[in-house]
Amino acid sequence: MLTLYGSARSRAVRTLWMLAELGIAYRHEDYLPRSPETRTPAFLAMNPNGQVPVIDDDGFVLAESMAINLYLAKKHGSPLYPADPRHEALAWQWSLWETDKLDRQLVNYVNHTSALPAEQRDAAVAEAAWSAVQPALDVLNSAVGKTPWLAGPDFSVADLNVASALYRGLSMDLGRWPHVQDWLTRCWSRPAAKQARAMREA
Ligand SMILES: N[C@@H](CCC(=O)N[C@@H](CS)C(=O)NCC(=O)O)C(=O)O
Repeated sequence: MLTLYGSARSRAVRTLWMLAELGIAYRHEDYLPRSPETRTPAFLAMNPNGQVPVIDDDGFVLAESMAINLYLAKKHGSPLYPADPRHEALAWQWSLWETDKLDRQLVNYVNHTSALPAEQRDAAVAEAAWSAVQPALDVLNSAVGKTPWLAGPDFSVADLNVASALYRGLSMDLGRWPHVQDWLTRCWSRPAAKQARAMREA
């Protein structure tokens, strides 16, 4: 049995979306980031970074949301895992790109503009984050302006990984990036995405 550790209110929402796409049975340990459950010796043995999401797939332990989704899609023979090696490589490319260019930058921007209590927000952090997010959205806008999906002719784990990381984008004004807006709407319209979103927003 697969166990997912991580609350829907964390990057584990990405894994929950993938699990809903795959329709496989799993156990969910709904641990919040930085919660005491993520500081136990047992949890730190699984992920010494103390972060969620983590999966335990019948004894195989894996962290990092992008890697988890690539693994799950491939292992379960999902049509979301591109068969063509070039499309597969594009799925890796976009997943690594998200981690490098968008992931923490977007979280910092949202935290320091709205999510954190006002007294903990730092305008300088928000500004630096926004100046990194904008060029990343320019790159994504250009990509999804040329082709409907990021890695091949169909929606794939590449789209899922980048769009799920852009959950915050759903409540942002993306008017400057109309192709991103359209693509993000198409991605999050999927039933599995709606299921994961409902868990996050419950
Ligand atoms: N690169 C990691 C980042 C994981 C991460 O930052 N998780 C956050 C929750 S969204 C966390 O557990 N933070 C708690 C901490 O850093 O102690 C991934 O994509 O899985």
